[in-house]
This record gives sequence, C-alpha cells and structure tokens, in this order.
Amino acid sequence: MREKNWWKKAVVYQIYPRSFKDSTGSGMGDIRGIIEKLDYLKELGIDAIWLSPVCKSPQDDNGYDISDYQDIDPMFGTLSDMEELIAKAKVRNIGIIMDLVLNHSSDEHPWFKEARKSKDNPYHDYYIFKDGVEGELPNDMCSVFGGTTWEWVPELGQYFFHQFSPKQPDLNWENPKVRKEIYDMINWWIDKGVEGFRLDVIDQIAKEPDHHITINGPKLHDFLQELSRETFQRANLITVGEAWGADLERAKLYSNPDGSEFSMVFQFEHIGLDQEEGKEKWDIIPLDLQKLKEVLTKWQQGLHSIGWNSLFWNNHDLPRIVSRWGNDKEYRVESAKMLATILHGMQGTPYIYQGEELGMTNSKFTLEQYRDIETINMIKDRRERGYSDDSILASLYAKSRDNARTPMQWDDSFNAGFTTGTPWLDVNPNYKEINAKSQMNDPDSIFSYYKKLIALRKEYPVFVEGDFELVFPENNQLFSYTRTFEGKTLWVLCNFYGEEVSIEIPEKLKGKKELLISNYQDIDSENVLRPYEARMYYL
Ligand code: TEU
Repeated sequence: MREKNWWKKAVVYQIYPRSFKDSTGSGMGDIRGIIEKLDYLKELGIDAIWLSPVCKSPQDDNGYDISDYQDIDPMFGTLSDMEELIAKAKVRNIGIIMDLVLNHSSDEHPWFKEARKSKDNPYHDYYIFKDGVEGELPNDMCSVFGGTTWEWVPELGQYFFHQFSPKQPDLNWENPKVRKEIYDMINWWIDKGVEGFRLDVIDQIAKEPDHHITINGPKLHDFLQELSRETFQRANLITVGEAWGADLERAKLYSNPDGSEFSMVFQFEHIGLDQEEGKEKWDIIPLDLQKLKEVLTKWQQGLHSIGWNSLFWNNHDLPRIVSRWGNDKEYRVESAKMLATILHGMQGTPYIYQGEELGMTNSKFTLEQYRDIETINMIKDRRERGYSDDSILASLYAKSRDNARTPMQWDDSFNAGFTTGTPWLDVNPNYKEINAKSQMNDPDSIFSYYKKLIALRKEYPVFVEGDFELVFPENNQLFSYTRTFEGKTLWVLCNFYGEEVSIEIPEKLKGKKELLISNYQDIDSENVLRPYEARMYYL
C-alpha cells in the first residue's frame, strides 16, 4: 500500500518503449523487453515508470496518435503483456504511469472514422469540424508540426481541426459524451492496477478555434476538475499534466494540494531559455546561467508548500542534457553528474529519462537518418525557405527530438544490446564507451551517482520538505543553493562550467558539514571548484 502523497518522495523513470529494449528482434522495443529490465530499474532505485504511449496506434507520431485507448499496439505486445508488466513492477514496488493522449486521437480511431461519415453521425461532434469551401481555410491557425491546423474532408464539405499532424484530429472536449468515454477508459486502466497518468498537452484540450485559442482555454480548469473528480480521486495516484503554457499561477491550480486537479505539472520555462525570443525552437542562443537560476528559483519558491514541482532536464521531446548544457566530450561524466546534482537537490518529483542515468548524448545523424515527424517536417520547411543543409543540421544536432530517441545503450555488443535485428532508429555510435553494463558495477559511474542521489532523497527529509534559497546569486559560474528543514541544511554547490572557480564560503555555511556526494574523488580545497565540480553538503 502506498502512503498518501507518496509521489512527493518518489523518483520517476521515463521509458520510451520503442527505444528501450527489443525482446523479439523486430528492431522495436516492446513490453516484454521492459519486463526483462525491471531489475535494472529496481537497482537504480526508482519508484515509478512513466511509459510513453503503448496503446494501439498507426505510429504517425510514435504512439501519440491513439486508435484504441484500451488495447496495446501489436508492435509492443499484447494486453496480457501489459498486465504482466503492471504486476511484475508492482512486486518490485514500482508503479506504472500511463501516458494519456486526450487532446486528440488518431484519425484511424473508430470514433473519427464514424465522425467523418456524415454530419449527423453520432460521433461527428466528437471532433471539431467547420463548414467551408475547399482552399479557403477557416482561419490562419498553425499546427505545432507546421502548416495549417485545418484539413479538408471532401465528403463532408468541412474542415477538421488538428493542433498536431493531420493524423491527430483534436477531440471536442465541449461534448459531454467525449468526456464520459474518456473517464470510463481511464477508470478501466485504474482497475487494471495502473498507479498514475501523465497527461499529454493537457493545457490544449480546452481549445476554441473560433477565438484562435489553443492553450489555456477558458474552460480548461473546469474540465480538469471534472476529470479528476470522475477518475483520479478514486485512487491514490501520481498524476502529472504536460503544460507548455503553465505559469506559476496556473501551476498552483494544477498542483493544488487539495487534489482537485493533478499531483503536479511539467512546466517548460527553463527549457525555452536557449531559444531566441519569439522565434522557433531551432533558433538557438547560448544559455544564460543567471536566467536559469532565476527561473528555477522562481518555481522552487513559488510552489513551496502550496503546490508541487516536477523536476526534469530531459524527456522524449528534448535533447540530451549532457550535450545541451553540459560538456559531452572531455567532461561528459563530470558534467552529467553536476547537472544531476542540481536537479536532484531541488524540491519536487525528479524524472529521469532513459539513458540520462548513463550520460547518453545527442546523435549526429545525416538528414536521411532522422525519423521524427517534427524533424522531417522541419527539414522540408526550412529547405523550402532557403536554409542551407548545414544550418538545418546544426539545429537538429542541438534540438531534434530524435536525439533522445536513439536506442538505449545496454552493453558494447552489436546494436548496444538493444536489438538483434535492425533498430528502427540508428544506435548512437558511442555505445561501446557509454553503456549500462560498463557502469552498473563501477562505483564512479554516472549510473552509480544517480543511484546514490535517489537513495539520499529517501534518507534525508530535507530533500522532500526543505525550502529553497540561492547561494552566490550574483556568481556567473556557480549554481548553488540551500534547502532547509527543521534546522538542517542541504547545501548544493555546483560549478556549471569547465573553468575552475574560487569561492568564499558564506559565514552561515562555515560550520561542520558532512559531504553527502561529490563528482570528484576528494576535495582538494574547500574553496576551489574544479571543472563541473558538484558537491552536496549536509549541515
Ligand atoms: O508534446 C507536446 C508538444 O507540444 C511537443 O510537440 C513539443 O512542443 C515539441 O516536441 C517541442 O518541439 C507532446 C508529446 O510529448 C509529443 O511527443 C507529441 O508529439 C505531442 O504532444 C503530440 O501528442
């Protein structure tokens, strides 16, 4: 039995199933592959697995386009494999968190197939249609993956609305029948023993295309509160909404301790900091450390005791953090551990994305090697707009979603031990050096470091409860803060860069202290931090 609010002490591991472990030789990861690796995850010490979608899907957007919410895609296995995974994880005290894609379905979902048959079909109102004339778009709204949000259906003389690909028609949340179908489906999964949900682009469900509204529609929180009442509140779950449009005020609603919406949200303010303002994610600028400190401090202090943070650097949509804000060459190990130290010292629920615990890096593909729909559309679009292939590649090396999606590197054998067949996306050639097998028994590995960070969170209440204050706020090279709870202080001290830095220890942190963890063997001098040096003290 889980205690109430168990997710406050939990560490979550995200699995991107198609890239985790292939048990059949198909070149695609699958559920039986995950079952094989449960002991690996147990060893790491995590409490829950967030599974990116495994439901039936034409895989236009790698499963974020669902055609049957109550069945498993044959590529990943069967419903009984899923039940076995839930049960075998539970034995290890690991909860399974399903990914709910509720903003849209696949165009191959039976609801949509019916909906497009006629205007008076009972399913027509499950989606958003608009009368029109071919070639004259209802308005100028743009889809996240490029192009218009409107797709013409000649049989109907109507357009339908899609915020993502045309194979992902938006569901109409205004229709109470849609909401009821969704609640029944979620309750069915709860009855199967699932222990939580991650809610895909949940801030986009209350769209109002007539008013050009996509995120944060006026009815959003009414919908979410009804959703929570009808489903989540029956069980002791961990729920996390994905909300690119969340600011602090909204996050307080999402993560209200009264449980009226979710346990927490993913907010992305820190994630956008290396992007030119008002431009696309591909238009990259260097990270300003002061801004990163400012943003994370705002969230740490802003939600303290009145909400809850999720902590993450990575997911299946984002580049690998060690390549992004660390140094994936001469200081790969040091910088991966440093970034982990910053994140795991903060208040909130930490999320680890598969391979992050090994310091896996971005991949340098050729344009033909990319598989992601967003990336493929971007290549086409930027070529048409006259960008050079070199500039396109530079953006993709930095930001393509495929960076995170290369197969998990298990060992130094053929295809990194991921598959005996041909992997659906090429393995990063650095797998001989970076893999789980070589790290698991090495006490100095990144894997062992993550394991220790997870164990510390379970041992010291200050990780869960402590308040947050920056140390050396003006320093342009350090990311340092304290967390304080019941007279005890955790002091996190990190050098964010590859040059040494000297410090003057503030008076209040001068006392006797215990070094909980560090990414260098011994401390040469208390007052000097070597490249990417990270320490956690307890005093
Ligand atoms: O992502 C939300 C989303 O808006 C992303 O497309 C994000 O903006 C983009 O990756 C940044 O470049 C969620 C899922 O995590 C993503 O994998 C899906 O493609 C998307 O929703 C649609 O379901």
